[in-house]
Amino acid sequence: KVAFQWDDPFQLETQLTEDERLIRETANAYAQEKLQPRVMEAWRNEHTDREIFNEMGELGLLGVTVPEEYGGVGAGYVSYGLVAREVERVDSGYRSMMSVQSSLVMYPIYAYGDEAQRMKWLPKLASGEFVGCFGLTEPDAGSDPGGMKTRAVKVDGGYKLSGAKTWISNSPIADVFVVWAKSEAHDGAIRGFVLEKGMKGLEAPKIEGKISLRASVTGMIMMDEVFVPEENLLPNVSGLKGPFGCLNRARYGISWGAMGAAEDCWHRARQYTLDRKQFGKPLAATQLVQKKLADMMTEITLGLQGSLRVGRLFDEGQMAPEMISIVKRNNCGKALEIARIARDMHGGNGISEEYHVIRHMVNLETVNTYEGTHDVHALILGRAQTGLQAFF
Ligand code: TGC
Ligand code: FAD
Repeated sequence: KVAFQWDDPFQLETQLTEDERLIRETANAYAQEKLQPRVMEAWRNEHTDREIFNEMGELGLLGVTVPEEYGGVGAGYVSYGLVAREVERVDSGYRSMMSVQSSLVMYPIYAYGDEAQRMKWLPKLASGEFVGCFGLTEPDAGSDPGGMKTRAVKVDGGYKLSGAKTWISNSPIADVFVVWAKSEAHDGAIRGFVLEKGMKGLEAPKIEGKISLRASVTGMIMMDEVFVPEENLLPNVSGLKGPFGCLNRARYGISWGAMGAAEDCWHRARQYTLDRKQFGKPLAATQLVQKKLADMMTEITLGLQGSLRVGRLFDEGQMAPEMISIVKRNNCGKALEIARIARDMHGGNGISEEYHVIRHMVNLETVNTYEGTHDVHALILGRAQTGLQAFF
């Protein structure tokens, strides 16, 4: 009889290559040794440690899929997903910092930029010397980014950008801002621009008072006729498929990351109910608790297997964006449900920061919302199978 491994029921580990295992182990050791000890303080004080970018950069955890000549690792999407899972096992905010830098800033510069742009920004983003952010969402354009108001007006030698982006991860500490705007010189098409800290008319105020993702700083990007030179326009993409190409990668990473947070909740709930006795026996000896643990194990095992499959297809060049909607939507929704149940299983202790599950729970509220809400991904999948548009 084959021995059943409760914490890896479908033997995910054996489905990885040697290199993927190595990257996973590196990310796991870093996350557990360096991130876990500081997360409680960071979350309590709403403090984002800038140093984390340098630490991740040193270990090759930024721009995992970007080729080595630009400072990346040149690894595949399964490796990238494994890093997201290990980092989010500690905190969704830390994974957010990593995935914005990798998928939403380095990827568009690599995929849509010219050689000079790649050489100028990618190595410094890969090392963590630069922090990047991605500005798509606006106060009046969230799920419907096509409704953005930010405009680029052609002027001598470049463009002037005006508008406001909101809910932007990393923006208050960013050096490099990938901003999407409607460009009058390109028939109103959405184009990507790289803005740099210190440009006149550019501000990135912090959004205060978040009850979720408190270890990751979020802000706005305010642009008042910011002059952006021609060489900072990303030349190789036009239209919404530009930002969506980046979102595909970040959403895919989130599908793994959310499972990492869910695994942490599951493992903590299992241990807590094994240790905690009520009515003369461990809580884990009760049928209701075992059913909850069985549900967690099942959803996480299936969710990870789904993300692995999409990752393999990604690496083979066979990824369709709808596949990512399935795993982003399902894994985030299930992770949130698992975190809520794990919180309940901890009883009163479950609301204390010391037990971590409530932090995961409120973080996952964001993860379920950003990068396309749970319902927006349902509409993408509804449209994919009916051919009928139900957004409006
Ligand atoms: P639609 O007509 O569907 O498409 C417009 C053009 O885009 C192309 N396209 C895609 N291309 C690549 N990948 C995808 N996933 C694509 N989806 C669409 C499409 O082919 C078309 O191209 P073309 O050449 O024909 O023009 O556009 P729509 O306006 O109807 O879209 C509707 C909808 C709901 C699907 C879309 O707007 C959407 O996904 N909304 C959600 C917005 C969102 O996800 N925002 C995320 C902001 S960034 C963020 O949250 C970062 S958090 C990061 C962190 O901290 O971890
Ligand atoms: P809305 O679009 O106003 O949606 C509100 C509700 O209406 C949701 O429940 C939604 O599902 C529902 N809804 C919307 N349209 C429909 C419809 N057609 N049918 C039925 N229901 C619908 N954005 C960036 O560009 N860069 C970032 O780095 C970034 N980081 C973020 C970090 C945090 C902490 C948060 C909270 C958000 C971040 N975002 C970022 C923004 C995020 O992508 C948006 O919040 C998200 O896309 C939803 O947009 P919205 O908040 O405007 O909600």
